[in-house]
Amino acid sequence: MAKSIPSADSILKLKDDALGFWDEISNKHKKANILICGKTGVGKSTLINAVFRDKLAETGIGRPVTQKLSVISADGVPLNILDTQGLELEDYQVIRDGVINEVRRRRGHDGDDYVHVAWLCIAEPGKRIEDAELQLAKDLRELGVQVIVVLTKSHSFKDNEFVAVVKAKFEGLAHTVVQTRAIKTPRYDEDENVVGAYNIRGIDELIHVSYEVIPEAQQQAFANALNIETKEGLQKKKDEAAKVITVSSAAAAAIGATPIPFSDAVLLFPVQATMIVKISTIFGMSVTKSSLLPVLTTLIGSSAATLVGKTIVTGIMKMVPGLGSFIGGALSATVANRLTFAMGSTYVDVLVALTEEDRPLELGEALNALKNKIGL
Ligand SMILES: Nc1nc2c(ncn2[C@@H]2O[C@H](COP(=O)(O)OP(=O)(O)O)[C@@H](O)[C@H]2O)c(=O)[nH]1
Ligand SMILES: [Mg+2]
Repeated sequence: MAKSIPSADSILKLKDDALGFWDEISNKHKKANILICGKTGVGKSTLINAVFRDKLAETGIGRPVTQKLSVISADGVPLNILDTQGLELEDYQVIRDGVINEVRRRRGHDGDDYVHVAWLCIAEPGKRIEDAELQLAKDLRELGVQVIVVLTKSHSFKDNEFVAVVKAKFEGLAHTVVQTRAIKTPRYDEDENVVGAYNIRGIDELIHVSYEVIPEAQQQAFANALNIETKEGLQKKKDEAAKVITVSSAAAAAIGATPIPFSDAVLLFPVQATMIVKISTIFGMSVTKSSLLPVLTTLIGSSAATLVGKTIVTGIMKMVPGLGSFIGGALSATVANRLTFAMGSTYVDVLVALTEEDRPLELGEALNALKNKIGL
C-alpha cells in the first residue's frame, strides 16, 4: 500500500476547509422557543432551572416584550424562553393579549421564530383550574401552538382525582398533562421531623413529551439547551448526536465512494471535525471559531511532521473490530463510513463518561479524552 504522507500545505488547506465548514454550521444555529405561562409562584422559574442547563432562570438575561412578558436567553444556549411574569386573574386580559400578540407576531415570520411549545403551569396543591387557563390553552391551540399542561409541586404521582379532572378539562386543548416536582422536598413524620426527602420527579417525562412536539428543525437546539444531569436530557443529547453521526458517516462514505489511497483518510477530517463540533455543541460545550483549531489539531495533528510515522487511521481502525479486513489499501465508502461512525460513537461514549464526573464538560478535556481513547 502506497504510504503517501500529506504535505503541510494540504493539511493547512484541510484546516481552512474545516474553518469554512464552521461558518456554515454557525449560521445554521437554530433556537427553540418555549412559552411558559402560569400564575406567579406556581414554580415556572424552578421548572426552567430543572429542565435546562446553566440555571437559566437565574442567569439568563430577560428582555421585556411587554410589562408582563419577557424573553429569557443566555449566551451560547440556543433557547428563548417566553416567560410570563404571572397569569394573574385581575390582569388576565392584558397578559393574554400580550402573549397572543407575541405568538401571532412570531407566526408571521420564519418557522424558526414560532413558539415551538407552550407549558401552561398549574400548581397541583391548589387543586384549581381557572377559566383563564382554559381560555389561554384554547387561544394558543387555535394559533397552532402545542400546549403541555404542567402540574407543578406535585406530591402523589399515583392516579389522583385532580389529575383526572385536569386531563378531562384540557382534553382537545392540550397535547398532554405532566406532573412534576422540580425541587427536592423534605419529607416529615407525624411529629413534623424531617425524615427524608422526595426527589425531583416528572422532569424527564416533561422533556420527553416536549421534544415530541417540537419541530424537527429545533430538536437539536432543544437537546443542546437541556440539563445534562437529567436522565432524559442526556438521552436526548445522545439521540441528536446519533443523528449527526449518521449524517456525517454518510458524507464520509460519499467522499470514499471514489476510492482514495488509505493515507488520504485525512480527506475525511473536515467532515469529522464538523461532526465533533456539532456533537460538542449538543452536549452543551461552547465551541467558538478559535476553539475549532484544537479540534482539528486533535484529528489531523498539529503539522505534517506529527503524521509521519503514525497513522491516525490505524488508531481508529483498532476500535472497529474486523475493519482491517475491509481495507485493501484504499479507503472505500464502507470504510469511510465506519471510521466516521466509530469516531463519533467513541466521542459520545467519552462525553457520557466525563459527564459522570459531575463537572461541566470542557472541550479541551473532551478532545484529550477522545485522543487517548483512539490511541493517537
Ligand atoms: N415543594 C415544591 N416547591 C416548589 C416546586 N417548584 C417550585 N417550588 C417553590 O415555589 C416557589 C415559587 O417558585 P418560582 O419558580 O419562583 O415560581 P414562579 O413565580 O412561577 O417563577 C419557590 O419557593 C419554589 O422553591 C416543587 O416542585 N415543589
Ligand atoms: Mg419566575
